[in-house]
This record gives sequence, C-alpha cells and structure tokens, in this order.
Amino acid sequence: MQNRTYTADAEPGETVTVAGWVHEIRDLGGIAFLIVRDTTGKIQVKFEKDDMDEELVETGLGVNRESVVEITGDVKEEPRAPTDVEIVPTDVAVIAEAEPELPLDPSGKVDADLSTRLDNRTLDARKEDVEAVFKIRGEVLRAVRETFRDLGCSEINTPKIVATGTEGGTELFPITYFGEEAFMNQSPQLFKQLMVGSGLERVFEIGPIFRAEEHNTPRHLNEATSIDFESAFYDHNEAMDACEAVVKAAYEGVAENCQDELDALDIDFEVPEGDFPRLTYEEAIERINATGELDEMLVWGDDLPTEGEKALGEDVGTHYFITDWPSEIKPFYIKDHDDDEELSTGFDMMHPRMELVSGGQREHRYDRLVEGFEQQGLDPEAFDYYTKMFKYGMPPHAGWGLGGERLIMTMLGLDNIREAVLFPRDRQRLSP
Ligand code: ATP
Ligand code: AMO
Repeated sequence: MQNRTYTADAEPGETVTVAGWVHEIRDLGGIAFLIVRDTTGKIQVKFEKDDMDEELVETGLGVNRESVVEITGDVKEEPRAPTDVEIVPTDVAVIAEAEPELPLDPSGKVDADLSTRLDNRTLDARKEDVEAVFKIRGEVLRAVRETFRDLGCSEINTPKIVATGTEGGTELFPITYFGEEAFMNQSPQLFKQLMVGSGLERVFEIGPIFRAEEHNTPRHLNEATSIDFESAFYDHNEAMDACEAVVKAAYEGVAENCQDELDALDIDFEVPEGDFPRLTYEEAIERINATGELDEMLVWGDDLPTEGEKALGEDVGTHYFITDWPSEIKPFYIKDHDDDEELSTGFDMMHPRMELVSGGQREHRYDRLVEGFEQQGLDPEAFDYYTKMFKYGMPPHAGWGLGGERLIMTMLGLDNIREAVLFPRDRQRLSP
C-alpha cells in the first residue's frame, strides 16, 4: 500500500490512510470510537453518529473485532484520546472481516493457555507482550551477530542433514536420505571445527539444531536455535571471554533498543554487570553439597542434576561459568588439561536458572582425537570425513554453543522455552 501511514506517524493537520486491525469498538451512544492497531501502535477513530454519513458509520461500527480495515480521514489533536490524536474518518473499508468468535483474545484481557496460544500464533502474536518477545529476539540476534563481527568472525552455514551425530546417539532424529540412513543435525560441532582449519579461522553460525529429547520439560525443544562460535588459536579461557562478551552484548542491545518492548513485558531488566565468576566443577559440587538441597551428596564424576544447578544458581546469583569438568563426562572432541588427563578444558556457562552454554578447547592432535572416539565407543571410521582433516594442519582451537531460546527465556523471565519460539517443536507438537 503506497499511501499507507503508520498509526504512530499520523500527525494532526494531515489527511491520512491507516490500515490495521480493529482492536476495540467503544460505543457511547451519540459518539463511538474504533481503535485501530498496527505494528507501530494504536489510533482512535471517532464516529459522531448524527453528523456523519450513515453508511460510513454502519461500516465502521458494524465490523467485528480483529478485522482488517483501511481508514482515510483527517488527523486532529484530541487530549482525551489515548495517544492525544484521533482520526475523523471520511472513508472506511473492511479489507478482511474476522469471524465474531475468536479462539483467543488478542487484546490480552482474557488469558489463554499456552497450547491454545501456540495453535493460534498469528492471533497470539497480536498481543503487545508476545510481539515484544519476538522483536527482542530479533534484536538479540542482531547484537550477537554484530559482536561476532567485532570479534573478527565469519558467519557460516553448515549442513542440517548429516551422516553422524556428535552429542550422544539417543538424541538423533533419523531420516532416510535416498535410501541411506542419515540424521538431522544435533550441533554444527564438527563442521565449525573443520572451518577453523580453513582460511576463515574464526567462525560463527546461528542455526537450527535437532534433538530427539523424549521428555517434555519447560527448557527443552526438539528444534532449537544454536548460536555457535569457534576460533583457531584460542584456548578455553579466551573462548569464555568471547562467550561473556556476546551474552552481555545481547543484553545491552535490548536495553538500548527495546525499551517499548520491555515496557510491554513489564519486567525488571538488568544488563549483567562485572565479570561472570568462574567456578571449577569441584568448587561447584562442594557448593551444591553445602546448600543441603540435594538428598544425596554429589561426588566427583557426577553430572549436575537440575535441582543442583538451581541450588547453585541461587547461591551464585549471577551468570557464571563452571570449568574443569571431569574428562569422562565431556564429549570426545573436548581437550584434556595437559598436566591432568582426568580433567577437561570443557566449560558450561550458566544463568542462575539453567545452563545456557557448553564449550571448551578442542582436541586438535589426530592420534589423541582417534583415541577419544574409541574411548567413547564411537567408530572413528564413521567420522573419517572429520578426523582426516586433522592430519593436514589443524590449529589448536576452542569454541562454544549457546542455546538461543534459553538466552531469550532467561533474559525475559519466561516460564516456558516455547514462549521464546514462534512455532515450537516438542513431543506433542509438529504443527503449526
Ligand atoms: P459529542 O462529543 O458530539 O457531544 P456525545 O454527547 O455523545 O458527543 P460526549 O458527552 O461528548 O458525547 O462524550 C461521551 C464520552 O466520551 C465522555 O466521557 C467524553 O469524555 C468522551 N469523549 C468525547 N469525545 C472524546 C474524544 N474525542 N476522545 C476520547 N473521549 C471522548
Ligand atoms: P550442548 O549439547 O550443551 O553443546 O548444547 C549447547 C546449548 O544449546 C542449548 N540446547 C538446547 N536448548 C533447547 N532445547 C534443547 N533440546 C537443547 N539442547 C541444547 C543449551 C545448551 O547449553 N557442541 C556443543 C557446543 C560446543 O561445545 O561448542 C553442544 O552442542 O543452551
């Protein structure tokens, strides 16, 4: 529509054509108001019944809520109007009529359960607070991309149909690839590593990962967005520095550019300040045990249970890293410390509520890498496409993967990770 004016841009004295959804009709008798909503806000349209063309009034006030309308009229200053301006219409056209019964109330006055909301995402995302989540999600991705560029990274795209998994066999989605078994990609792990050995050296990718998680939890998806980083000649400490910079930049971007959206969400939003504390795994289990929240004490080699993560998160109170994990519970591609084979360079970055990131320095020595496959019960031959590049000059390198939806969810205090995805995939949900 060439002559369309956004509601937020309608200035008194102008004649404009606005287009949007009927948010509300308030009929007070002699006077009635139609509130039109578009992506920039809302505007009041005034119908003075006795002074206006009958057909115009009938069309304007006879329309169902949430219908799409196009309104032409004069913009007037009006202190009693919610935005201090209103339109006195000269032409009203109903572009797309909505049915009178809606599956949910986009004005947000009546709550709907999450399942109804996800089944009707178009209507759900007409609500200011829901729209705000996705505008903020876009801003987070922008800020993250810009920070990666400042760090000297190239953006890459790696395949999502792959021959092997990397993060544990049970979470793979098998597919048929021209009669051969293949899988949906669980992580760009091996591909991003292959690229640090190329002329690109430092790379990032923002893309989907697929995990056949059997369980239904508020923080797992079957299709998630992974924000991945990998750099040649970095160790695990430098990788953690980059991780901290990217997460802080995401918060800063939102603080700077999304005030209206934060207002719509009505949340306490704080950019994390200071360095994220770096606790060793050993310190982490000692602190968890000291909280007394777990029935059984954790011992060296245990993975951290969800309640343990929660107890530690409350204790620490900010984003933090857990470093120096036992080698046996980190994947084959993570490098051990040179002076202690039991101890890995793997790290996790945590929000007080949950894990956001896993990463580490990688094993770049061919012989050690192949040994690692064997120790994890994996057939190194199946990974030949990957391991062979380690024979042709693979630099030391490190990196990490950050769960995009978990970042948004924890940043905005959302209860369920599904609220951070437009069309989530979970055990029960394959459409829309
Ligand atoms: P008129 O304004 O033509 O005399 P009326 O007599 O039907 O129409 P009013 O008594 O003026 O209506 O107003 C009815 C209600 O609507 C009042 O509460 C008034 O404050 C409110 N109102 C009137 N005009 C506006 C406006 N332009 N924007 C917001 N509220 C308005
Ligand atoms: P990991 O498996 O820990 O590590 O995944 C990294 C981060 O991705 C997010 N994440 C998920 N988010 C929602 N639903 C899921 N099912 C899900 N699975 C993972 C989490 C998690 O911290 N290759 C390594 C990364 C690396 O070492 O570079 C990896 O994939 O926020």
